[in-house]
Amino acid sequence: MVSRAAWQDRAVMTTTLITVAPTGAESRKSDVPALPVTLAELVATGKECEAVGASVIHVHLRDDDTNPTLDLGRLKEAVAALRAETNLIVQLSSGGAVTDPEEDRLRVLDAEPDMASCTMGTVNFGDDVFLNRWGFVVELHTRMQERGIVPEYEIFDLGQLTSLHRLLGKHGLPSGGHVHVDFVMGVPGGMPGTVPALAAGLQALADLPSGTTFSATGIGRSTLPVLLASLAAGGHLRVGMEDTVTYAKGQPVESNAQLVARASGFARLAQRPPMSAADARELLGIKHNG
Ligand code: KMH
Ligand code: ZN
Repeated sequence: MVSRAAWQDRAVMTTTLITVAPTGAESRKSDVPALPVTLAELVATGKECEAVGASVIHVHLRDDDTNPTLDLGRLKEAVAALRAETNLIVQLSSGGAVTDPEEDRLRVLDAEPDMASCTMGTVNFGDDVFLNRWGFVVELHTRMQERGIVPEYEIFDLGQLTSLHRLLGKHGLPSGGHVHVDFVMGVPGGMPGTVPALAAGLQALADLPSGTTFSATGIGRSTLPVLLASLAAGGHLRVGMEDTVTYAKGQPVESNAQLVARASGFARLAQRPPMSAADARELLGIKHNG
């Protein structure tokens, strides 16, 4: 008997989890004035994005000079403020900026978010290198297990799914027992943001525990093809100014909510409307909200 691939079962998913990644560590405020960089701007963005369909927020912070920071005090403040003002699932970036040392990236977990990102391997990142040694990945994964923080496994290239398979086999399932991966496509140095690349990723997902879910985001101009491909394949969506600052050719993004609203519109057209934060918590195995 020919068994259905796991992603084919996922194609019957009836709602869409939408993550907003509003800031990132790469764009400069001076180049992108609409980028939220203060805590007040982050919280306002979170509220606007929640109102138009986001249920998860992927957070990178900036310091008073608008440079990326992993300052623990600021991270704790951001987690508390987002919990107080929104019902969003708070996912802190453990990736930070390419210049951040491992100990600072591990310390992010001390801010006790609902979720944190966990990138599954080293990848060229434009002219830089986004370093994720195996030992570091294991440390992130096991610390999150101990603290009840749910990981989102970030996949920049296909071999990183093999690493995830190995990680789960050697070190066990994440907190909550559910595996959720995010394909970050179109980074110069990683897999392209194309339908064949996503299809190859979906085949590899079949080796992961049944029930594994995925979202996808396309960097820059691959945003729309990846969004449409992910929806068609029963996947979830990540959008935001971390990943694209151009809404259409020659048209800068006005706000993160503009991107979330567009994603929600496509999700509704696909008859998979945005998932509520409560349903997203259930799906991802997140137990509490602070
Ligand atoms: N800023 C990139 C170097 C993550 O948030 O975990 C890494 C990144 C991934 O954005
Ligand atoms: Zn990020």
